[in-house]
Amino acid sequence: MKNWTQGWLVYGPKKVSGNDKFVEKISVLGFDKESIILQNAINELDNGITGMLSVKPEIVFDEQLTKGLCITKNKEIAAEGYDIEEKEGLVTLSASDENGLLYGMFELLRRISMEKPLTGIKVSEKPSNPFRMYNHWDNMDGSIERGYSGKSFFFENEEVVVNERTKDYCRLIASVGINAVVINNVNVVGPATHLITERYMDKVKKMTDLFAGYGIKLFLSLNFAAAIELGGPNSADPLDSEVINWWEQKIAEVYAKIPNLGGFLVKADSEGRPGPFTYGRTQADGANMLADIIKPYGGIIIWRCFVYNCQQDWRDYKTDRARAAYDNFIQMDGDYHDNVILQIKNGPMDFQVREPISPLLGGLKKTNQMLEVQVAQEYTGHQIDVCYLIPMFKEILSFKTYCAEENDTIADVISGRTLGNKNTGFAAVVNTGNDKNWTGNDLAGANFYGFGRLAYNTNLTAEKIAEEWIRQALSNDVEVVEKVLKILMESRTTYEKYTTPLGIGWMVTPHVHYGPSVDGYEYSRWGTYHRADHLGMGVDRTDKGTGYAQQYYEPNASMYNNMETCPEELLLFFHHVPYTYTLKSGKTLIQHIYDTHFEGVEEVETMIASWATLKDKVDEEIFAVVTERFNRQLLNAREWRDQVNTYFYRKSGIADEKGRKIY
Ligand code: GCW
Repeated sequence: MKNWTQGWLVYGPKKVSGNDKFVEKISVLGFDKESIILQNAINELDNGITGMLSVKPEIVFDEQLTKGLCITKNKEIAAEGYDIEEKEGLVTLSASDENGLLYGMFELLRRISMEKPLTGIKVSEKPSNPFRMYNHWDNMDGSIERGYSGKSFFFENEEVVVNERTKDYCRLIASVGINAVVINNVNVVGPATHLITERYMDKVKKMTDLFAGYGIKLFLSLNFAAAIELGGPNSADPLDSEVINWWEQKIAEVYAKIPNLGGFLVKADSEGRPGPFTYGRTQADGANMLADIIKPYGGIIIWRCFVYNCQQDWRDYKTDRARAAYDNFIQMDGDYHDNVILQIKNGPMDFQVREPISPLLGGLKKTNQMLEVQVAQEYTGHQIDVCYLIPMFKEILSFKTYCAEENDTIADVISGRTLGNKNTGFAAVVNTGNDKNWTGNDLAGANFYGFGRLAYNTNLTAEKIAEEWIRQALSNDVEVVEKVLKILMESRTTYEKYTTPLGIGWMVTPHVHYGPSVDGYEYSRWGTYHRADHLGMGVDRTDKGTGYAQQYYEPNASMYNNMETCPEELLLFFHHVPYTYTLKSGKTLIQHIYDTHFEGVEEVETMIASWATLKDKVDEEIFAVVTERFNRQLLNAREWRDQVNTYFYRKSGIADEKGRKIY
């Protein structure tokens, strides 16, 4: 018995809806029979159909059918895309490559699982983004940085683990179109530095090959100072010829063993990690050095832009962490070689529940870019609290940067539409671990599922993605679909209401990042302040403050700079605002804080009541896990409400108009 679930790939009996007649006989035409991806796809189809429709399909090759399902190679279809069409009893799935075939096959299974008829199906899909990537922050001792679902299933006791679960993981992520994965933490320390040495290479190769069978490229996070730690020259200076020679040899060794490795992800000069700055070199010097060496092997260097001063003085009102990514990377726009991708966090700070979009995204006009979001709920409730993140990711993607005349949204930038480049994409720090259900809270499975679907097709709505997940992972029952959909769709707004108001962020328990601590980071070195006093709160990031707002193109720069035009959900991110300031709702700032915090808790209570009615309609174990998490969420929400309200009541001395209990 596996001690893990199948996530949304649950192949139990389904309402047949006439689908059985299409899958009794399946023919594959034009694809290489020996291909592992093809074999994996066929196995999956076979298992899925047998489990869901109680039909054991007959599978043949290169025979044109008149009824049933034909899987055909068609060079006209876009890379990794697929077409599916039903005509007179014949379903044709066409793709030009094996990834496309695999994704199309999963689309068929998804339809069957959702009890949607294949009759009349006509879809044409191609991926919105070239790279669709999961980043794991797994450590080799088995712990996971910011992991909330148990331990790593990639590493245990400083060993690489490749087993049945690794395969199920591949199936899950391939089913939503993920084509690249980084398995180890970006903070590369201790044994992780040795992943590129003999000690681990056999295992890494085994994993790379397993991934390849599902169309997934494996990447590793790299220690920029590996040369020093692995007995090479005592330097990591990217312009030092000894260092360059060392890397040339190292990368040759790695690719001799693992020719299908995707490349490396690098966190340099960030939060104590070494990097080119130590040697007076630029980020481009560092990234290009590695990129040039890896290029002959077809490898990619993904270089993170999370570079900021984490030794700030809270008394200093001029230094602004929000400015850092832009300030550190914008001057070298155009200097990065074409197999370098800059990976940029969605916001200028760090994965808060509400932040503006990083001005570096699209700010760069000549550089490959990858958007990084966090599906792991570091600041959004640790997968104890429900927080469906796809609506937030949709907002990010649709943001208009004004970096070009047209095709200037974030979605355009990361798809390669803006610049006509191909090394671009969408990455997420993922939320999985070895918990039975993969994600701690089963409802967090919607984020694990949803990111992949969204990265593959940016045009899908958050509702559609949620509904797909609910139907496959929980139930097709209408009441379950409706109620869970409502819970998921409202969850981020609710979380935002009971935590930090109007884009100010933080106020979390330091280091842990769960639960309130209004002043937790206020007098710290991390550059994360709310600047509240007895009259008001918020950070002045206008031209009179830190100047951060000026990093955007017009008209965004002016919009944010002006308190009247600044979107209110970001008001405190950009402005220091009096508690008595009247918002568009007619409420004062302080009253808004009180109201949203009371509402947030009430909304959690409503969600819990709604979930409770589904007891007999969802799997018993899932019901119990989610219920238990909801109970903890309620305690958390109350704590946030009471601490935040009390704090600002004591600072401002202004009473709640409605006279509710504040301590
Ligand atoms: O938000 C911070 C996290 C760190 C993380 C870092 C990063 C992996 O608290 O745990 O380190 O971001 O993104 O590099």
